[in-house]
Amino acid sequence: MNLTQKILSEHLVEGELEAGNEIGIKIDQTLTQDATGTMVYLELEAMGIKKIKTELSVSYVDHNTLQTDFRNADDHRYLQSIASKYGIYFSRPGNGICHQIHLERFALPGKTLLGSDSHTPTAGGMGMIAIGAGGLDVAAAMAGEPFYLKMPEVVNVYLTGRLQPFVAAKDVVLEVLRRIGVKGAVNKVLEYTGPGIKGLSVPERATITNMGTETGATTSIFPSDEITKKFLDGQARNGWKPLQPDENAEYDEIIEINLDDIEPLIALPHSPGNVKRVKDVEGIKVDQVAIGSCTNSSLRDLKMVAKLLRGKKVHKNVSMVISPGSRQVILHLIESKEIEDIVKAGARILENACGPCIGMGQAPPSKGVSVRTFNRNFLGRSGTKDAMVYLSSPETAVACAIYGEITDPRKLGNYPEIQLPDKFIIDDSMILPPSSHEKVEVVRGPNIKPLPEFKPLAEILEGEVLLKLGDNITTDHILPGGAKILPLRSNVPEISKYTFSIIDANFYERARKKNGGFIIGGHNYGQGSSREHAAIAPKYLGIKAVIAKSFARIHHANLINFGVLPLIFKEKEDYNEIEQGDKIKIILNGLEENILMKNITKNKEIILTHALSKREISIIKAGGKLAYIKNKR
Ligand code: MIC
Ligand code: SF4
Repeated sequence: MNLTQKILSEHLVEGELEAGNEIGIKIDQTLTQDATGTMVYLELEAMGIKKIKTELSVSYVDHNTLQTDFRNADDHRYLQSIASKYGIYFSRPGNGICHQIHLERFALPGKTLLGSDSHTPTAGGMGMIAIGAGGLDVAAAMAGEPFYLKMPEVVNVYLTGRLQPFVAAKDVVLEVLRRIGVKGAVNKVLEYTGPGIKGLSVPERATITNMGTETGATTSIFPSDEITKKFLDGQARNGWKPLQPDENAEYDEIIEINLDDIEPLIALPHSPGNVKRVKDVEGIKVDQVAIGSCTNSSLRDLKMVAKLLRGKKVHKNVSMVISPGSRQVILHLIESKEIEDIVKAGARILENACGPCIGMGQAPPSKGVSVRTFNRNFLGRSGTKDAMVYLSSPETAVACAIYGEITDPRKLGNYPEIQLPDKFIIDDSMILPPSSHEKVEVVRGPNIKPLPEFKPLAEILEGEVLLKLGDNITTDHILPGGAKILPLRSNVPEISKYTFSIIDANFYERARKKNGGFIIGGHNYGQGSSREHAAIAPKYLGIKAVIAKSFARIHHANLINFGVLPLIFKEKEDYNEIEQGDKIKIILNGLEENILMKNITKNKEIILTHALSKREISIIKAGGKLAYIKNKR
């Protein structure tokens, strides 16, 4: 067996491990973050359980940390109280980014982790099966339900050689993206093996598994070896075990990468799959450099940044911002005095949080060029619609900050050696354990609104096409992040006003006036974030079905969970037979394989299909997963 099969078979509770089959797996650990978490805990409350049933669940606050009014602060209080009540650890705002802390303090080889954030696969760097999912699936896992997914194909990414100076783990994952693109690994796991992994520390492996998300992969994973053990020992943690694929393990596909051959790479606007060599885009003037995010904010990365900035100055036309991944990271930089090198160079130090990655401040100037060590550069995500956002390694980002233009980091001269400490500084005082008694008062602010109730699906769906979209529509298009909209995550009626606002400012009004309708999409509809608001808000506005050429995994599940039907064009060309404003009628006929859609305006008949399992059909018929779980209990 390969590694993925080994861990999945140990956790299998339903189905067979054959690619494409629906399987149910036991979830050992869950994580949530605040932007998706308020919804998760409202859902958990609606399920009516007393205590969570997982081995470990952690609620992090790292996204909505700008407190420009009462709303985010109220959410933090709600999250803290509800965690305490249900048996969940609570990582306080300022403690750091969920994935970074989870890797440092909780991730364990061989376990399963489900997180209400698409970058949960970060923990795959520790040799665990870590999957991002919609909030409702995470709530269900906490309630002891299995997590259902399509058994993925397993792709072996076989690494040989060694990274050359100034070439980083980030460049490895950018190379993967360059080769397979943003939908190259949908329903696949990227399993890294080969002699090349010996040269990669756990945080470097985590950078690679983190951004594997951008290929559409279900998750990415590394084996657990002596390097994993050393990292866990350094964190004073037990639970290490060796985990390797069998020698004769079989894979559905093999991608070979010789680390010696990789050069510094950079993703150009507005897609993480738009990858070029840094060398080929040198000279573009840079306005902002941002270091951080769950991809590149580890101690390894910030030590590198500090060493490269030592004795240098940030270019006068560049604003350089740094958000460390965790308190542990910053405590080490203080102890080693490397923080001084960063401050003296003129970088601006931000909070230990997601920050600019999710548009919580630090929007670039108009038409500004921003080079970021993050994982996503979707249009408008930075908060400035006409900004040009590039994604690179910390090494490349520092070179850009010093020279004021996109620069190959190999120009920086001597490549510093980074040594991770044998013993990390451990201070878990900002991780609050749950209460040991039952009586905890849950504190709710006025912005926290209960979940709207949704009706079961009708047999015949009728209405107008409200919007027709192209390929690779992201959840940032469907429901943007940013400092203005994120505080509304616990208020569905309010947040739904921003649905598709980045694409079409009149969408909300139109959907309201027409009493809902349909969305038409191209390939990979719903890529990116796990935010279920991208399904709930359209549902709230009366969207009955999204008809697309194909869907991204998490968003497909979220649509089902909230009773919006994801339908697929059987013949992809039929996408051309339908326009915005057309009146259509869909006859579901029990959701058989072929579904008839009549385009009444154009007097045409189109055959649609779907990728729903039997279980998912029952969920959608019940009107969504909450109703389905309630009916079952
Ligand atoms: C993101 O990177 O887009 C987020 C914000 O972390 C999301 C979750 C969210 O929208 O709250 C994700 O990746 O799942
Ligand atoms: Fe936070 Fe950005 Fe990571 Fe999402 S991708 S969890 S917003 S740091």
